[in-house]
Amino acid sequence: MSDDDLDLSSLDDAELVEQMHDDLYDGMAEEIAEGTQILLGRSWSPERVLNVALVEGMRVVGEDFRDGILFVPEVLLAANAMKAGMAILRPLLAETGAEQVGKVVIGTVKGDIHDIGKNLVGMMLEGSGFEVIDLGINIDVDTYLAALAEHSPDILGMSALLTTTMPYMKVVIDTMVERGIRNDYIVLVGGAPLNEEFGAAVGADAYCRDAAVAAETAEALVLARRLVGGED
Ligand code: B1M
Repeated sequence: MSDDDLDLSSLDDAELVEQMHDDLYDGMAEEIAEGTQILLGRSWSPERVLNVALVEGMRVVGEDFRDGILFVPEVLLAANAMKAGMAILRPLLAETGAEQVGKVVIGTVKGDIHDIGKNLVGMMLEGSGFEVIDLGINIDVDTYLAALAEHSPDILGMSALLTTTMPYMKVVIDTMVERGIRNDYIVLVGGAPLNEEFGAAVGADAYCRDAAVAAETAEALVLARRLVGGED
């Protein structure tokens, strides 16, 4: 049977998830959107759909990209398919009714155009009650600083997926120090090649392994800062 003939709703959960991993790999955005809707219709939580069907499928794409089996055009299509699923999940993840906890400015650093992870982090933060100002990709220090001045967030979040772009986080933080504004903000960093040691070395308040950790860390640090500041 060709993919065109396949009725996704006739598959059981495990088969559907496996098919979605294949569809993600093949960059089939419409099928990913349909699969996402079907799983939600079967009472899967948005978090479960995200992690089991989408993020796990993207992990396989990442491995084959690394091993030279997939190339940029195929990975772009896979990323596009992933985004089709994320677009459906986004309002659901944001819809927790949580009170606004704080404000976050987030962006992927200069030279880097990877945005799937950053977008997920933004979605999780929104779901935890943060207002998120997403600057997008390839963000230089002046753009970050202008956004901090304009929006006065509690948190600056930076994402980098390349070993060649992650050092730019230090450029941003060092510039904040030079301008005397570093301590006005909580700075969180994340991205696949980073680790805790790197986060500490560049002067961030915390490295966040994934989107869920980013949301938890953001909440905890904003709360801690408010308690110290005596706001609550
Ligand atoms: Co790129 N790429 N890519 N790529 N790409 C990687 C990162 C790579 C590891 C692939 C590989 O070789 N295995 C490799 C980097 C190697 C290295 O630096 N050592 C790589 C490369 C080399 C490249 C190019 C240079 C390829 C080329 O042109 N020859 C090029 C660079 C372009 C550029 O940025 N200037 C390139 C291009 C691309 C595409 C455009 C094709 C596409 C991006 C599409 C898009 O994002 N819109 C792409 C993709 C999709 C990937 C992989 C396959 C998947 C990344 C992804 O979306 N993961 C990736 C392989 C991999 O990472 N395994 C790869 C899923 C996402 C949910 O996870 O982004 O890690 P992640 O985000 C997580 C956490 O890291 C964390 O939370 C997220 C959610 O849980 N997190 C944060 C992320 N940001 C955070 C910010 C925070 C907190 C937590 O702030 C508070």
